Order: sequence, then C-alpha cells, then structure tokens
Amino acid sequence: VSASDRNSFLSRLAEIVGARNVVVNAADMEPFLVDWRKRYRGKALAIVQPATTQEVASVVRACHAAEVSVVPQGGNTGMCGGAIPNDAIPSIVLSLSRMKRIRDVDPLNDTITVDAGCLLAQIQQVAAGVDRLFPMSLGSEGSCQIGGNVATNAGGTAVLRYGTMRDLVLGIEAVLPSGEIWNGLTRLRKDNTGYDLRHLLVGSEGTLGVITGVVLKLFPRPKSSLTSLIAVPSIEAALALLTKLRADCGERITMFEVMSLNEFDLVLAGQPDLPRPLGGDSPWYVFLELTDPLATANLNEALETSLAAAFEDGIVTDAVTATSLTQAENIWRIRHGVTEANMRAGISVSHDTAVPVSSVPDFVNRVDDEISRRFPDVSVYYVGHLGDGNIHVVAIFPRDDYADPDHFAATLAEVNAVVDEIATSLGGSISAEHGIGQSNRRRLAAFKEPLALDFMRSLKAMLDPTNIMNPGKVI
Ligand code: FAD
Ligand code: LAC
Ligand code: ZN
Repeated sequence: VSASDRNSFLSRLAEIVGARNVVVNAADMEPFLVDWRKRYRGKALAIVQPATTQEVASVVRACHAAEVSVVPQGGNTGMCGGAIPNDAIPSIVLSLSRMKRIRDVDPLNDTITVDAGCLLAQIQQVAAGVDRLFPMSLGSEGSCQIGGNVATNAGGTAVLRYGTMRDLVLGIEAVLPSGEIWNGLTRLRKDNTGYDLRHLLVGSEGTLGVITGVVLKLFPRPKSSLTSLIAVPSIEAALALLTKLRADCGERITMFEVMSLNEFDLVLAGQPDLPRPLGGDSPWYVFLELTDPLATANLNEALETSLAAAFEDGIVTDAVTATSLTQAENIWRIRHGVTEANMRAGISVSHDTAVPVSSVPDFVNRVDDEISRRFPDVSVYYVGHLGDGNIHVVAIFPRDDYADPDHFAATLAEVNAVVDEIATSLGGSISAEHGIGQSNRRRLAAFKEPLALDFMRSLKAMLDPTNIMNPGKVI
C-alpha cells in the first residue's frame, strides 16, 4: 500500500470510529499483535475499535474498498493464533473490546442478548443477578469475550452438563464479509426455516464474518453445589468412576475433569500458597462438581454413597470434599492453573484431542508408550475433560535441548503426528475445542476428509469471494 493510500484509508477509518479508536502507534498496537503465549506476532495497518454494529459494517466496507483484510479479535486468549494477522496481505485488527452492552435480559424466556465484546465473566454475573446461570466456564473467563467464545465454539469445564458454545447460542448478529449486517438475533428455541447460518458462524474463527451480537440460553441457578477432588489409580479407574457417578447422580454431574500426577505436581510447585488437598501421590486425580437446583438437595450424601462403593471396587483410593467456598475455589485453582504451569515448565505444546469417551484410556496409554519410546526427553502430562472425551496431551520440551528452532519444529511435527495418528485411528479429532487458527491448518489438511475440506472452501469462497475475512486461518 502506498503512503497516500494508507493515509486516506486510515482517515476513512477515523471518520467511522473516531480518530482515538484507530490505533497506529507501534507501542499501543503491540498487545493486539502478539498472542498471549507469544507464539505468533503479526503486523497491522491499525487496530480499529468500533462501538456499534453499524460501525463494524462501515469498517468492513472500507476494508473491502481498500483491499485490506480484517482480523477480528476478542480477548486475544485463543490457543491457535487465530486473532493475530499472518502478514500475507495488509490487515487491520478489528477489536470488539468497546462493544460491551448487555442488550436485553429475559428471565421468562431464559435468554440474554449481548454485544459480542462482553466478557464471559460479565455475562455470568449478569445472569446470576437475575437468578440464572450462564454455564460456559473457562480458565480465561475474566478476559475472553463472548464473540470469541462463539467464534471458537469454546468448550471448557461445564460441557458435560450444558454442551459447548454451539449448544448455548440461540441467535447471532454478524457483519458478513460483504459488509452487510445479518440480523439472526432470534430468541427462539425452535426455528426450522431452512439452512442455519448461525451454526456456520459458530466455530468459524473470524473467517466468515464478524460476530457483533449474540442471544444466549440461560439456565436455573444451582442452589446446591459440591466440589470434590478424588484420587484414582488409573485412567481406566477414572472412566469407571465417571460411569458409576453418571448412573448414580445423572445430570447433577456438571464437571468431571482429570489430571495426571505430574501435571498436578507441576501446578502446585508453581503456586506454593495453594494447599495440597490430598496427602500422598495418586497417578490420576478427578475434579468433580455436582450441582442441583434444589437448595435442600443432599449432594454430600449422594456422593458419599457412590464413593463408598467405588472404594470397595478399588476405583477410588482417596477423596476430599470441599467444606467451604474457599476450599472449593482452591481445588478449582489447581485445575485452572495448568496453562500457566505448563508455560513455566519448558516449551509446552498442548494438544486438544477428542476421542470417544470409551476410548480415552486406550488413547492415553498408546500416546504414553509411543512418546516415551520415541522422544525420551519430551515429558508428557495430561489434563482434560474426561466426560467429553477431550484430553489435552501436554508435551513439554526442555528449553536447553530445543533451543534450536528447526530442531524444535521438526520434533514437534513428529510428536504431533504421533498424537494425531493415534487419535484418528480411534475415530477422534485433532481439535476438540481450541480450533484451527494458524497453528493447526496443516494438521487439518492432513486429517480432515477431503470432501469436507472442499465443502468448507466452497462455503468460504461463496461468503467471502475476495478472502478479506481473516485470511490464512482455518482453511
Ligand atoms: P480471541 O483469542 O480474540 O479470538 C479467537 C478466534 O476467534 C480468532 O480466530 C478471532 O479472529 C475470532 N474472533 C474473536 N472474536 C470474534 C468476533 N467477535 N467475531 C468473529 N470472530 C471473532 N478454550 C476452551 O475451549 N476451553 C478451555 O477450557 C479453555 N481454557 C483456557 C484457559 C486459559 C487460561 C486461556 C488463556 C485460554 C483458554 N481457552 C480455552 C482458550 C480461549 O480462552 C478460548 O478459545 C476463547 O473462546 C477465545 O476467546 P477470545 O475472546 O479471547 O478470542
Ligand atoms: C484447559 C484448556 C487449555 O482445558 O483448554 O485447561
Ligand atoms: Zn480444555
């Protein structure tokens, strides 16, 4: 872009959103141009921060006219570099962070309608304020945005009971690559009027449009809840426990997360203020939450009965149930401390595999065997959402051994291939909840059915013929 074209483009943007909302200064742009793990760094002509859907539409049209691509960005907490420009063509980062209005709360319809830039935690709080629950729960909830959650079809710890983001969205408003505003903000629970554009936008990672508003489902707020940390001797035992608790407690199980001992130790080593809730070492731990809408539900008794039988069967060796909110929070802090702990431990690469729940033990055992045999200096840790069959294999490469970027990249590709091939042989997916972004494009091309890839490309070409929306991501 010539300097004069660039200047007239930037003035046009300033006319639309106001000069102070077009950031061009390098230092101010910096936080928007690098992902939080510092894996990806990009360039942009500007960071543009519109305040309304109309402004987003005008910005997209201006980008069209100037042949500049649009990279939507929410809280920049994504795992795959999707919100960072990849420099192939001149880009702007379109940040939704000024769009934080709660548009409507309807407790009778059990819905909330919000701007896409609302923080996830903000929506949880507004829902609680009308005695409802918005159940999406992520370690990043204080900084990720609901638009980002929809664009990545986020998962998290409550999927077992409430589903992924896709299951929680009733309506979407979006600015399409053409600059047109699609008003799909329906508050309906049933609507069979043809193809559903909403489901195309969920998980599209900014490649099919800018999500500007969403309608979300609300649920009854649990009045009883219980958190327990349970020691189990193996991943097989963890699965047997899940099966037993499902039979005994049904839908009261809201979270059932697993962690290997080495990951548990790693988190606690980095947070000396956190108490170790159980003495001794166990190969695996289960993080359990039970909830019930009844204030009088006796969750403790239900769990004790189940656990007593599980002890007898040898699938549980120890357990502690939180007796205070602080104790419960401290248990969950261990679960949510994983990502930080991994970053401290070395060059960490977190896989995001899904396999059928029944195949999780097979998956874990095969990955363990293959990686320890072929890459003895790479340590493997596990954490994940067992109830969803979604296990994060965390491979940590010692910084000293992998200081050479080419050596790291080559070994990483081999480790990825091991994990992906085992997953695929079990009918699994290479990305359960984090998405594709920049990181996983090659892996997607290698493991997705060619017909499905062709279909995705055709859809993209139809909605975005000039490829201005987040190019170089997903496909
Ligand atoms: P960003 O990172 O800003 O963007 C992500 C992608 O969405 C990009 O491709 C971007 O272009 C696109 N996008 C963002 N906003 C819009 C929009 N309005 N319209 C169109 N496209 C848009 N993820 C999970 O699924 N489960 C977890 O358990 C989980 N735990 C995490 C824990 C921690 C500590 C951290 C840091 C992250 C975790 N994540 C998890 C990943 C991340 O928080 C989610 O992917 C989240 O949904 C991203 O939201 P964001 O607003 O930060 O999006
Ligand atoms: C988790 C994120 C990394 O489950 O998805 O902790
Ligand atoms: Zn996860």
